[in-house]
Amino acid sequence: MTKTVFISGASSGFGLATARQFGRSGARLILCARRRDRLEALQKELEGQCETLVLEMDLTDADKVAQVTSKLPPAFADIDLLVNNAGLALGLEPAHRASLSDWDTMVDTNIKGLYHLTRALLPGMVARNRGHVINIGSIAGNYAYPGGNTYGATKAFVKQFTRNLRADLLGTRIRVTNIEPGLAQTEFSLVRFAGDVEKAGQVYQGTEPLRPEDIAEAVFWASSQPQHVNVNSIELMPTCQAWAALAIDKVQG
Ligand code: NDP
Ligand code: 8X3
Repeated sequence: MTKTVFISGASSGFGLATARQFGRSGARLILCARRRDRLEALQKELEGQCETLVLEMDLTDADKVAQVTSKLPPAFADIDLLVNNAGLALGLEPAHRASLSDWDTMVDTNIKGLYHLTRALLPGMVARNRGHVINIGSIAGNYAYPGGNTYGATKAFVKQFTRNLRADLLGTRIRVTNIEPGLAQTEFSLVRFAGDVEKAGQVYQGTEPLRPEDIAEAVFWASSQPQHVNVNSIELMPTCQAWAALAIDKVQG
């Protein structure tokens, strides 16, 4: 059976790689993001491989999400897999200096955008008693780091939301998974540092970070398990990344 897969944030990074991966398997794809030109380029690339639908949509707009998802063409309406991938980090300043409007945007996108889409698509999955929601969380939702403040907190939301969805959906055949990547090279740092190419490049300098394809592979694997298996979470880091010791301030202590 051809799987219908809805991928948010398909214009770049993990979402783009995930679309390519599912495209190779012949799935029917809904490609969603704000940059229509990027989505159309991807649609063109996937021509002849799989059916695609481009949805230009800002997920922070709850009404638009509800409206657009309620009018999906019949061939794309029965979604088997929702990949809640769209998200962003803005800034790396400590909390007392961080931009309040950046915090709002991260909450609006990573938390609200994710639940707008989930709330819109879940009733159909429940009615069909079939489906899988794969959220893209982050190691930033598991471990604290300086400057991670609100970004990490939005990903902690994603982690707990994933678990609570599982609790709500017990008794259905719907599966829910949280993928928690570490350092990965995409446009993530370029967005975080407001287009500063040099600063973004420094994040990856001297490292071998995860690639978008690594995350796509994890999403694909989780979704390819037999129906009775629910992969609750997958945490991935590049081999060059690990935990540091807890910080101690010996000056003021
Ligand atoms: P990218 O910046 O490359 O991709 C982010 C995607 O999100 C883009 O397609 C962007 O599309 C989309 N997006 C952002 N805001 C909105 C919005 N309001 N409405 C719709 N789409 C939106 O970064 P990544 O691929 O790295 O990030 C994907 C996910 O992975 C994010 O949730 C991120 O937090 C998470 N993550 C990233 C890690 C990393 O190190 N790269 C590690 C762990 C998690 P457009 O701008 O066209 O709308
Ligand atoms: C992205 C991972 O550690 O750069 O979610 O915040 S990190």
